[in-house]
Amino acid sequence: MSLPIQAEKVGTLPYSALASPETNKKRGFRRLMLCIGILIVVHAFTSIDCCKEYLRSIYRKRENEQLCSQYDVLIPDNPLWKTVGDSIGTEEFKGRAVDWLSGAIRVPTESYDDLGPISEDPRWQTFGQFHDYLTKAFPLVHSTLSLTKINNYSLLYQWTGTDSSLKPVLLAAHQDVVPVEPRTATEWSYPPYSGHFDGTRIWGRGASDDKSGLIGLLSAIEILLEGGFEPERTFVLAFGCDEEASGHFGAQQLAKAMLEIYGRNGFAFIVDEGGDISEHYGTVFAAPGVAEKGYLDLRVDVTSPGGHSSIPPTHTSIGILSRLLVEFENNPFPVEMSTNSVFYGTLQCYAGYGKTIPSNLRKAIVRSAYSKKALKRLSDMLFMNPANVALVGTTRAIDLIQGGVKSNALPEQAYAVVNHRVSTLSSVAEVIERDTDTLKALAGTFNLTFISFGETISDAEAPRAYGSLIFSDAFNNSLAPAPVTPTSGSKARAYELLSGTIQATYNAHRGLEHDSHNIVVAPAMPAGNTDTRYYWDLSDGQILRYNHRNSIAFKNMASGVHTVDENLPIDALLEMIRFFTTLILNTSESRRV
Ligand SMILES: *[C@@H]1O[C@H](CO)[C@@H](O)[C@H](O)[C@H]1NC(C)=O
Ligand SMILES: *[C@@H]1O[C@H](CO)[C@@H](O)[C@H](O)[C@H]1NC(C)=O
Ligand SMILES: *[C@@H]1O[C@H](CO)[C@@H](O)[C@H](O)[C@H]1NC(C)=O
Ligand SMILES: CC(=O)N[C@H]1CO[C@H](CO)[C@@H](O)[C@@H]1O
Ligand SMILES: [Zn+2]
Repeated sequence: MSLPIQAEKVGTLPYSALASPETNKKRGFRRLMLCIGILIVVHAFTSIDCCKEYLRSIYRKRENEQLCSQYDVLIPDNPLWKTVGDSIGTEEFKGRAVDWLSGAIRVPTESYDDLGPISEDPRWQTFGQFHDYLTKAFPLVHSTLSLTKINNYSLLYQWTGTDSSLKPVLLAAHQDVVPVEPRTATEWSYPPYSGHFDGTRIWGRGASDDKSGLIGLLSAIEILLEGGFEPERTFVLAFGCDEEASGHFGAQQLAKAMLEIYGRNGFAFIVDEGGDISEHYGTVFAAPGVAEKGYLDLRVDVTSPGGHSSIPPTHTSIGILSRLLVEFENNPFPVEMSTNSVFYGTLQCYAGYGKTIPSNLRKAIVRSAYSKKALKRLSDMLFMNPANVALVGTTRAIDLIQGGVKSNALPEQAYAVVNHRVSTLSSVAEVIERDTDTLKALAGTFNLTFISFGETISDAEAPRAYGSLIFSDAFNNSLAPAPVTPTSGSKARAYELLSGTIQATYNAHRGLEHDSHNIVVAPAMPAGNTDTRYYWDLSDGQILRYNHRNSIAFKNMASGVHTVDENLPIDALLEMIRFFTTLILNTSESRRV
């Protein structure tokens, strides 16, 4: 169909080429006048304020979409969504939800860094009580889903779908909570394991992190089962028992079991705890975590000759170690705003949709996409805040130190542990290399033999050798940065489905028009790690750290996560339950993931 037009176009070429110079001049003049005319009209039009506003709004809208793409609202076709959704709004259901979460808080499933093997350490037994509680609280879940206990205390449920050709989806949460510091127990407004409900909030350790996620998920499934729902797709639930410690007894074992049952990339996608709903620059954003930083606990060991403290050398092991640590603090990792960072994606969404974002910040974000100078200006603005530095760069913090045994003996040995959170744009190897470079010269100055992860960096030979400096992995728990979950393009289908579900949930929970856009979904860089650090092989990079916890509902009161007065507004729990029902219904129906 388009061929004849092309032929015509080609046909006109020889004509203009053959035209005499004089006709060309005349035509040129006419064109010039026409252009000037058009310019005058356009100028008149754009100088009327309302037209200007109109044009700007069209331009702005297009620009916003380019900055931060948003997806359609996804409303489950299943009529159950409405019936179940209506029931979530009732007083009766509110009571059930309170009981479900309070009961879970009352079983203190604390996890400790020094937990011994499950067969030896009696502290694990609390998890058995927690399982008994779940069995009683969610009868339909336990009579319908199959449950396998992995390494005694981690829970692996399978809710088998009717269509085995659909890839299963993994929904994760953790059972354990960080211990309550005994010295602060009296500072709590309500006893930390009371699960007290004051009419608005549920109080206690785990109320937010992460018993709300686990209970929200089981509640959603229980009420879907009550409504007679049978999923087409298989859903798997994995609840670890030591996320707040190492994950060695829980998620790591769950990962092994799931890899055996479901295979590599056996899941369409994975949803675990993570980003929440909060307000930025006058706009409500949902922030699914799409990456996770890496981790390294570097152990720095210094040894030097001992001896009697009455004839001291100029420097002892402790003195040398101190000097080395000062060198670390004086040389932080450089941080640079990269357009490849997840935080940059978040910023683009702020620029696109933040109603009250300062115009200089917005301009810097928009221009930084093509101007190095603007990118630099953006870095300068944002990196004054250490929290922003931590979102992009590798961070280093000296968290442990140990040395010496007696006040009158020279310390033969001293060590420190330096915690690193590795940027998603870097690697553990790069971090080790930089740390090694940072201390290399000083090791020479102090005449130390320097061995970094088994490699001899400098060998101070006798008689010069005074002692040694050794780098190693303190707890053998280093972790590479997680693969970044795609948020645009054809691989972003899980993200798209999550985005649509977030919007549908948000609207339904507030009685807003179903397919209107009231919340902006922005990819986010979470501050910490989750159990998903063991789940990379289980999906093709499709990990979403999000459970729709509405931080705005806390109303200026801290959530108390990992500290005193942990709590959760009941409305936030109800919205999480609504989110999981919507997610399950949409995912069960979907043929796109
Ligand atoms: C853990 O599970 C194994 C296998 O089911 C069982 O033999 C063992 O007694 C359990 N250990 C504890 C401490 O419950
Ligand atoms: C290192 O060895 C050199 C050569 O033996 C010596 O001059 C210097 O004082 C030593 N440095 C320290 C800090 O001990
Ligand atoms: C870490 O692993 C190394 C090498 O496998 C081993 O020598 C060391 O003892 C381990 N350290 C810890 C704390 O487990
Ligand atoms: C109305 C609507 O869009 N419903 C959708 C919910 O999500 C699933 C999965 O993407 C779709 O199949 C439904 O059509
Ligand atoms: Zn958690």
